[in-house]
Amino acid sequence: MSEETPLVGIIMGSNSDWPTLKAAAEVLEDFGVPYKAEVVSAHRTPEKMYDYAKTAKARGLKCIIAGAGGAAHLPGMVSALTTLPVLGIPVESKSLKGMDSLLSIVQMPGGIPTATFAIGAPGAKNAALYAVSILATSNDELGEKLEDYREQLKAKVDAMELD
Ligand code: RP5
Repeated sequence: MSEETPLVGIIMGSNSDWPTLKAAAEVLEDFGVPYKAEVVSAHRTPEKMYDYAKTAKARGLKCIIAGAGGAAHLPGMVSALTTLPVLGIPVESKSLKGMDSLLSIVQMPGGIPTATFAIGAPGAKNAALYAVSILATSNDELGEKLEDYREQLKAKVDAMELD
């Protein structure tokens, strides 16, 4: 994490979610986007979640990546408390493999949108890329980095060979 004012907040319900959410942090680091990652639990620290979401915009955040597992109400509750874009990551759970997390996040009733990404690290990675896309709408340098990133993906596929 850089010393600059964070533009993206990464929050998760437990430090056991960090191995998943780390994939988002790594992308933001690669793109040079300042972020801050912390544990905020909707049901174990509801007051902290409230304060976090209510002050997010004033603190300079442009979007929030929120990951949780099981009855994953953190992204939806944070969405309810801020108009910043909230990007939800369903963390894989032991009993239901993250289907519970996915459905908890994706099935928001109309009116309070919460973007929902794939279960696990691929979702966290894509959420961070999506956050970069959001920031790139007003930052040409980030837009160019995104174009380069896509070119690199393309070059890797073009170079693929089969036995
Ligand atoms: C959720 O419960 C967290 O987001 C985590 O995915 C899950 C399990 O939490 P721990 O028991 O590992 O703290 O709140």
